[in-house]
Amino acid sequence: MKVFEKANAFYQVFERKGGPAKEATHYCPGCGHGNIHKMIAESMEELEITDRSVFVSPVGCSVFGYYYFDCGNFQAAHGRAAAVATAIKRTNPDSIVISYQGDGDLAAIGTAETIHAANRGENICVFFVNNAIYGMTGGQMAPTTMIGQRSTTTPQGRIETVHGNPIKMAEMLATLPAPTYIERVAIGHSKHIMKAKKAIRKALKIQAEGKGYSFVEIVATCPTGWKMDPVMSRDWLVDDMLEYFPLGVLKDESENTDEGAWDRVCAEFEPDTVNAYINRMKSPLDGNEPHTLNHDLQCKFAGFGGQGILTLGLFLSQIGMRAGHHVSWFPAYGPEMRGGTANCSVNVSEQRIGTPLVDHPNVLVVMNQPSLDLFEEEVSDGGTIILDTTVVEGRPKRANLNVVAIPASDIADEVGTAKVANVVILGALCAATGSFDSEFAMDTLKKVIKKKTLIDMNMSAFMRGYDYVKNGE
Ligand SMILES: Cc1ncc(C[n+]2csc(CCOP(=O)(O)OP(=O)(O)O)c2C)c(N)n1
Ligand code: SF4
Repeated sequence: MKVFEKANAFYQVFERKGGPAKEATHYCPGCGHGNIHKMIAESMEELEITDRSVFVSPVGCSVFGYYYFDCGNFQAAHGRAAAVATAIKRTNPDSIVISYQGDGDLAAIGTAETIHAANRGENICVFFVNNAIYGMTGGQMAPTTMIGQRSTTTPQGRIETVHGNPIKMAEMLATLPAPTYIERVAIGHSKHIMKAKKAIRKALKIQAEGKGYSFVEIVATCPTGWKMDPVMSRDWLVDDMLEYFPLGVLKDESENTDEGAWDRVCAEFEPDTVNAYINRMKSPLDGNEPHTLNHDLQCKFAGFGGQGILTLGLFLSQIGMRAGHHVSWFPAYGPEMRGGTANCSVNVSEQRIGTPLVDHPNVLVVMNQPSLDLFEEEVSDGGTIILDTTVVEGRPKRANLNVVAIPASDIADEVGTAKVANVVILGALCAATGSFDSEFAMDTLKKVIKKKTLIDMNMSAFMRGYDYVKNGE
């Protein structure tokens, strides 16, 4: 006796956050997603890979994939599923990773991620549900919407000369050398469904064997978005969509690919290799004493492009790195190379850094007035503001800040060139925060400044800034 039951890769009941558990999915009657989920769940069970599968749901009607698949789940930001799947696969090479995406998600907002994951030949499966419309948001035109098809954004039908032609993703990706297997299938009638199931299963098997990237495009129905009943929508899929999106295998290298050929195991973290740069900079000065930081530095450096703001951030990061701390340097470029605004965020910490962004700096350097106006309020209470008084006319208004007012550009001019005002500031920062002593900081600068003829000037600039804070001169 054959027993038909729900695949074990599905939850037996679908519990929903904030709602009662349900037997059925949330999909509309006649929607393709439910059918495709079923084929994936059955294939996972048949291949005995459920326990190590990770389903990456997109943004779109299938966003709730995690309510249905009883495996690892991830929900990616709109269009990013292939990039998220890449990260999961690379960090968990034994997992079977499925990037499940609609046409708005994959072929519009996620075009770049889609193409590049395919081009890298990631060992993942991408299941692309082409229902020719944005279902979830109420039926707007998708990249795959058919010529003449009405949608809420093409009420007169898609027009080639206005909206371009529907994109054939499978054909496009098949031009790339890396993908192993690309096929277009459909779910119009039972023969289609049998072929679609075979393709899905084959893609999963290819991944399990380490044979590389698979892309299965599944032409599917969206009765609600198409404003049709389920039967009409099935007929329109078979009669109209498949004429433009022909079914078949576009690429299959699976027989010519060795098992494990596309396995990518991330190298073990080897600090000595990764930190070869730091090791190169090591000097007798470092000794064996770890450098302790009196407090984490969360810095924002801001000014005009051309003032060396980003370099100032880099120098501090290099000093922090050489001292053996965790560092991040995050530049934000203005649109113009010179004259525009520039800022960067730098973290130096003895702990691992969660984000390179610095929303509330405890050290703010401002080298022009707009930067003071923009960032003063963001400085954390008790934080330090260092301002170049040669350029900045205003003064901080808040009382609970440690203000270091230093004519950095004038001092730099005296040293030789206004260009080293950033290094004057660096000296002032090291002194004001007590984070790094002058000998250690200057020794690092000597190693990282490429033009050796500029080293003396930079050393003088640093010391003038350092002494200005320490001794007021
Ligand atoms: C960054 C971002 N932009 C836009 C949206 C709105 N949005 C949600 S779903 C969707 C389209 C989904 O269409 P598709 O990928 O074709 O999936 P379907 O719903 O048809 O399965 C859009 C544009 C969003 N959630 N996030
Ligand atoms: S709107 Fe379309 S894609 Fe979304 S659940 Fe309904 S039929 Fe399916």
